[in-house]
Amino acid sequence: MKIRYGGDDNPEQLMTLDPAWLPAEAFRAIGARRVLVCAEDGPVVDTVLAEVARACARYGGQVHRDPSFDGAQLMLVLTGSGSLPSAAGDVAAEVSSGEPLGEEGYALARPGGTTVVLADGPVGLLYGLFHVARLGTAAFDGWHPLEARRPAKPRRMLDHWDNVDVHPVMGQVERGYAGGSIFWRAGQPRDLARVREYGRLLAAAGVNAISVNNVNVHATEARLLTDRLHQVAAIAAVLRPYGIRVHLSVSFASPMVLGGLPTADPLDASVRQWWADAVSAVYAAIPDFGGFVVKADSEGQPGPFGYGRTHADGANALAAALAPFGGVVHWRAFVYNHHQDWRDRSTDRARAAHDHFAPLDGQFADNVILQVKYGPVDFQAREAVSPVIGAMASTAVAVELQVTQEYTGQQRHVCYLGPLWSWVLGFPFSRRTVAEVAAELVAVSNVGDDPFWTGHPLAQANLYAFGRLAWDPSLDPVAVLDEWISLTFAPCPSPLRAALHEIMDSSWSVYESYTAPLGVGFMVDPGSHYGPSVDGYEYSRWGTYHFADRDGVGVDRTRASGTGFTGQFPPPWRDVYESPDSCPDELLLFFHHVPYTHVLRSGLSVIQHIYDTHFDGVARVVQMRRRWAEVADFVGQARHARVAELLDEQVRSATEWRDHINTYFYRKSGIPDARGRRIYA
Ligand code: GCV
Repeated sequence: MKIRYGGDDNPEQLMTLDPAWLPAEAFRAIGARRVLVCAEDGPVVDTVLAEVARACARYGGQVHRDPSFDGAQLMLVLTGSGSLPSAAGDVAAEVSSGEPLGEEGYALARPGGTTVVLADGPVGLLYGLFHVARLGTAAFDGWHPLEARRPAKPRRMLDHWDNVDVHPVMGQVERGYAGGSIFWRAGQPRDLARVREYGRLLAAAGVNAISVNNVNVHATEARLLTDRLHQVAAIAAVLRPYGIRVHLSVSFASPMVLGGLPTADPLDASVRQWWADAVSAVYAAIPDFGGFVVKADSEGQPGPFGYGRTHADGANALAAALAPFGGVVHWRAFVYNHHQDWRDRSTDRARAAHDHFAPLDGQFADNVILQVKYGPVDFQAREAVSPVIGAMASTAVAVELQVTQEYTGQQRHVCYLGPLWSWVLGFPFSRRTVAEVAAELVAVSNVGDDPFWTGHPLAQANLYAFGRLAWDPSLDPVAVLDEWISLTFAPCPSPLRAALHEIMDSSWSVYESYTAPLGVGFMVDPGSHYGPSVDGYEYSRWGTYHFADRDGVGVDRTRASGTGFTGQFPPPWRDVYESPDSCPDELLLFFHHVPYTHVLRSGLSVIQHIYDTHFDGVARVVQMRRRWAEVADFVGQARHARVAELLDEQVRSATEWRDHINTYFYRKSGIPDARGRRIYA
């Protein structure tokens, strides 16, 4: 199926940009009131004022700026901006007895007939405004005790894998499923109006940093650091009023490819000077520049190994250049030998990041953040949590999630990832969860120039959920989805809300049920990563990636007889995962090679589980499609049609998955379905 994305690439289908989770209607409760804004003007305060003014113009409210105005129904007050209106003064007194709000926090209270939002910094005020929009009329009902909210993580960042030039294989956006880049088109910067709208959406979800270009840095993209820097500065200028700082992916070989030096050795004095000079020029153009993202020694990208240096040497060289300006390096731990994958058991890809990085703990500079994918392999629908996250006690770690649905249906399948991320964030290493261990959360963006932003209109929920969970990892992902529904479909009639929950709440587990079973992973087409190709991935002299043979399936990663990967986990996980008896069933084939007759906790054999989940998964997708058809009257025509078209594709693809997987395992095992269903397509 070929989706027509609209936008510049498809002028016949040019459509208005979808407002996603901030349609005008979401501001009705604010816009219908007398709103007092007490804050000195500045880029972010101007954003607050513009939002309020736009809402009031639409819904009949009024904006006031004079602090002595005493008829306000909503006050948005920045502390330190002169004498406070009395209702705000009382709230400020109560706030000051607790933990400081910080630059991004805000307090909300409704002591009497006025809702008061108080912040110590402009960005906090903006976040407070968006919080009132989320609450809607509830923000103006009755009495509200003080609630103070601060982000759990100081940086909540999205990485774009956007190319400046169209890459011959990966296109404009690597692993992008929503059309082209919102920043570049065929080598040229695009009009930034859409980027401004993007900033608004991100701020409303709580995201405060983005990296604008692909971590695979090709020749043109490398030049964003030098002669194309003005393009990055222009993006930064548009995002600054939303409290968002811009970062850049850079090539480790920049001193050679851009500077003409004979080496990029991180310990070479001329290389270090080159980085220092380049960074100074960046800060001259973008004073609040965030820093660099680096993919090194991975999938063809250059890195310190080429000079016999460690990744700490490499990261620290760039960090030294950024430190005087307060910049940081996000150094990715996605390092594995992709040429050797599985040629030797010691090259188990799951082991690689820990093997490389755990010995370096404590050697990274303070402004290096080690960016670790949540799983040890590569964003599969199900894999163990990466043991690297729990192994770096003396290193700042950013946990990397993937909002772009590379292995989870590519924004053609409904797959709400909030529950997956929530599981990852709540995973306990010793006594601390991943959310507590992580210094930051980062995710790969799923946005492109598609009018619906994300290709699949329902995939917007993943972007929103990332921001909200990065702000507060303890949020219930279904409640976050409900927020997104309320904002996006405002006002959302209850039959539509019920249908969306039915379709989306468990869509991740539905996706998992008809694709690779029990955590085994990588049964996708090896190039596109879409659709089944059971034996397609990584032949080795032991067979295929999943080691399926006539007797059993799964990857033996035990210490006793396999790759030893279980040994990278601290207790109790190293032992929990070591034995098939204690290993959770959903990860059984990630850690163990077992016979098809192995009995799961459900009482089903592995082979019967495979048959049952694949039949059930397709049935559930068919039901999703039926539910969506039932709510056509409650959804705009274009949005309804796009989702309907994609659900047709999801039914087709899920059926293909079911037939490939079931047929494959029936042929391998020779064991028929106990329920007598027809296995062959
Ligand atoms: C940007 C996977 C993807 C690559 C991606 C890489 C990464 O391997 O398939 O397209 O490259 O992850 O995270 O760097």
